[in-house]
Amino acid sequence: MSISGTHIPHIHYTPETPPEEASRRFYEIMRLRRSVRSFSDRPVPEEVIRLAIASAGTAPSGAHKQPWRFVAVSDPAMKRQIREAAEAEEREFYSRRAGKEWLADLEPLGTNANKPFLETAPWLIVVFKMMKAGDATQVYYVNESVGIATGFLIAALHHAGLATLTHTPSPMGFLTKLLGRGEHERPFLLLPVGYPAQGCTVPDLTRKPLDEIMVRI
Ligand code: IYR
Repeated sequence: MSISGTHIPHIHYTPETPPEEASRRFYEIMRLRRSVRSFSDRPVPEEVIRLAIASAGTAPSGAHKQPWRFVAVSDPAMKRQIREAAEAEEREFYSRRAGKEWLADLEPLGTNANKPFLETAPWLIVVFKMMKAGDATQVYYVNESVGIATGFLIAALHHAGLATLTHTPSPMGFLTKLLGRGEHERPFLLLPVGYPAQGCTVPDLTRKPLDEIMVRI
């Protein structure tokens, strides 16, 4: 088989410790990540946000189309507008759209339509998926690609000592308008980013054990 695109030698990353140790150390960091709903207004340098987004941009994507856009918002007036629009959607969600079962599933999380963190968190990163590439060509496996990139982003922010919340006000169309994105960009996820508020609590959740999520054949 011939390959028409240019190929270059692969630079393989080798950890400084054996893989058993490297993977354990990574897990020990990752297991401390929690979604946080109560943020401090302590500032976060823009450089940290830029580098975390750069890490997200290293994700694999269908045919390398990189169908993502990360809008980093720190402007208080814009955060306020986003909060107001999101809360309007959430009021609709909690009072009408969510069925009984969904509301019961959310009960332990203690969520409601009030979203002060959208103003308190120093940064909101709004992740958009691109339904066409920058040059208007087709894109492939967009949800998979953007989902992976968002996972990288959350991991990079956590690794830098920051907390996030994966927030999905639904529907999110208002974000396209407010942030002036083009017709091919669709909101995927809204991530408040910052430090947890003092005395921040999180739901007492347990994660499924490895032998429940892993099947070894
Ligand atoms: N978007 C709503 C409801 C909500 C839905 C799920 I699924 C959650 O895990 C948490 C909340 C809200 O943000 O309140």
